[in-house]
This record gives sequence, C-alpha cells and structure tokens, in this order.
Amino acid sequence: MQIANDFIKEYNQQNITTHQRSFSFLSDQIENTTEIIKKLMALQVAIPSWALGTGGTRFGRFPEGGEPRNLEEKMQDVALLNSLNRSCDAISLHIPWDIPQDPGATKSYATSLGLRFDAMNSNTFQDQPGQTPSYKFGSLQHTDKAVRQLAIDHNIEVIRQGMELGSKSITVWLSDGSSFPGQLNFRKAFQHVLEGLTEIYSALPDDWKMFVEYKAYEPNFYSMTVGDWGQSLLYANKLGPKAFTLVDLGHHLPNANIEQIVALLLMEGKLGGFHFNDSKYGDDDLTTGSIKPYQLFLIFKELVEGMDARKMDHASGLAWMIDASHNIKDPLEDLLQSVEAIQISYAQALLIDQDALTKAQNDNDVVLAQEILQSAFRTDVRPLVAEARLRNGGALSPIGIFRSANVRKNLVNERGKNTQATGL
Ligand code: PSV
Ligand code: MN
Repeated sequence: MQIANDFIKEYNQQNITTHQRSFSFLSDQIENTTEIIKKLMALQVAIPSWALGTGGTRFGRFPEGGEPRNLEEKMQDVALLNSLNRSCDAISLHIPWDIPQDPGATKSYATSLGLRFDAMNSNTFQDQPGQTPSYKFGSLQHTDKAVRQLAIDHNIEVIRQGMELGSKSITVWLSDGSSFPGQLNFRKAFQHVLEGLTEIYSALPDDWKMFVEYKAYEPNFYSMTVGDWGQSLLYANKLGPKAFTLVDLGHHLPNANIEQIVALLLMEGKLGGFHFNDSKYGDDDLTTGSIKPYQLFLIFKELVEGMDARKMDHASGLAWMIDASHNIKDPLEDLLQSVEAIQISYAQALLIDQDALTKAQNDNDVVLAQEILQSAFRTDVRPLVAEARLRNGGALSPIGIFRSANVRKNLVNERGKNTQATGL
C-alpha cells in the first residue's frame, strides 16, 4: 500500500494555518531558521528491514497483522514511511533474513520506490536450518577453525550481495562472548575475531566501510568479545581506514556517558554510525527519544560540534539508522516517532550557540553553559521539523495521515492478519 500524494497534500492543507502560525512564531525567535531547515531536509535515517514487523519478548508476541511477507513488501513499507516524512529513503538488510532472489530486480524495484540500500548486516548469531558446524559457542571467536571460516565466508557473501544492490557498507555485530567465567580465553577470542575481521575487511571494495558494532551483554552474559567502544575501536584501528565503530544506543552498561563516547570516537575519526533506539534498563529497543530525550539531545550536541570540527557533512558523514523493536505499538507508527525524535534532537542541537558555549567553557561559567544547552533543549522545534517535511513534500503530521488513511487496516486486508516478517 502507498499513500497518494494528493491525500497528503489535502491533509496538509487542513492543518496549514495552525502550522504556519507556530512556525512563524518560532522563526521569529531563532536566527538561522533557513539553514536548520535545509539540514533537516537533508538528513536521512535508514530503516532496518527487521523493524517493520512486531517484535516481542521471550514471553510472547502480539502482532496487529499486515506485516510484510517478503523483501518487496518490506521495501514498500519503508517507501510508505518515506512518503510521509521524506526522511527515510534507505533500507538496511539483514542476511540471511532478506536474501534477494534476483538482486537486479530488487535493486530496480527499490529505485522505483525512491529507496537505496543502506548497510548490509551479517548474521552469525543464529544457526540457519540444518547448519553445521554451530555458532553455539561463538562465530569468529570460535576455537574451531571450521566455525570461524563459516562466519568469514558468510560475511564475505553478505558484502557480495550488498555490492549487487549498491550498498556501500557492512555492519558486523557479533554475539560472540561467554556466559560463564573460565569458558573463554579472552586474548585468544579477541585474536580470532581480529583474524576473521581482517579477512572480511580485505574483501571490502575500496568505497565500502565496515562498521564494528559493540554490545555490553546479551546473548552472552559474562563477557562479550566486542563488548564496548574500546574493544570496537581497537578492532577498527587495527583493521584500517575503512573500519569504524558503530554505536547502538542500547548497547551500553547502565548510565554510560554515551555522548562522551561519541565525542571521542568522532575526534579519532572512527565513529561510523548509529543504531538509534532508547532504553530504560538494557537493550530495550524502545522508540528513540521516548525515555531519555535529553541524552539524545546531548548526543546530537556532540555530533554537530564534532562533525563541524572535522568539516564532515552531517547528512552523509555518518550512517544514521534506527534499530528498534515494537512490542506493543504499530511498528510503522513507532518508526515515524523515532525518526521525528531524531530530527527534534538534531534541530535542538543546531540551535546551540556554539560560540557562547565555548566562551562559557573557557570562563568556567558552569551555570551559563547549562543555560545555553537547556535553552536549546527546551525550545519546541516541532514546527521547524514539520516545515522541513513540508518543504520536502512530506506530511505535516505523519502519524495523523497514517491513521486517517487507515494504513494498518489496509495492510491487514492486503496481506492478512497472521503474516510475519523474517527476523527476530
Ligand atoms: C544486536 O542486538 C543488534 O543491535 C544488532 O544490530 C543486530 O544486527 C540487530 O540488533 C538485529 O538483531
Ligand atoms: Mn544494533
């Protein structure tokens, strides 16, 4: 299902007066409205193919129906989201959940929907049906060379498939680690992973990047072989200039200062990208900005300042992606909320008076530094974000249109009540 542009325009028209009033009120208060809107219009956040269906916990799953049944339908859902917010024109595939039967046709279909392929993701955290040997005790870290080779070959195959689709990067997330003390020799595990990643890295085309994603725990509960940004950065540095660290917001131990991690990775030229989500306790995979919006803003503050310091283009300099799960919400509505939360934090960060902040820092004026940050954070920038969507041809209210067009009901009619997308 797609929503007709005329429907979007008509709905926008009904709300335009209210929007214009709040937009002009806000633009009067800030100096660089045009520049901020341009930056908002350029930022695109990729949607992972595995976030289009209902998630769940090990206790149960409560799908609403109408989930995409195949890769084409996953692309259709992303295109639908993009028609509403004009800010998610890319899909990220997870192999083997999303193997294209005919890569040429898949690529042309994506182009016809206005989509491109973001990072490819490999999967060595599950055994595929009939697979031997098993990843039960890890993949690239495994004591058995045959398992390591299987994982290496899989990653190289993922790169090959991505090349056919026009993707330019691979994200490697390993569940490797140990659940009990004594199970693993940490140094040997690290070295095995390094050897494997080195082989995979050598299969990367020149214009590709490799993102090494870390995670503090789960599924392993005692140690993770790529458990934090330090370990990821070690790998990225040893691998070479095409390797970067990827920050998934849910992959830290409680209370970690993620914004500081982001600042230092950027300083080192080794921040590759993001998996956005939010969490209260662990890797909860909740809607971005739903729990800790101030943290998200502080992360964007470091991103804007750090990327500007390195003269990086905000839109293309890093890989922006959502990695969330939707247990009780409509997955598509949840994704719309996440993209908007990212845009709000980004816009607020763009409002920060960097010169005044630098002066306050140099003067050790702690109070003023806080005032500067909080006055940006407490600005309601939603009219700016809506204006950026409008200028891009999107919806003033994506969720309003999603609901008034009865998208979920139509998807259920089209695809059925009991469909399930491949993935977790
Ligand atoms: C692991 O928790 C992760 O964040 C990685 O990005 C995976 O590839 C993704 O979730 C999907 O399982
Ligand atoms: Mn992730």
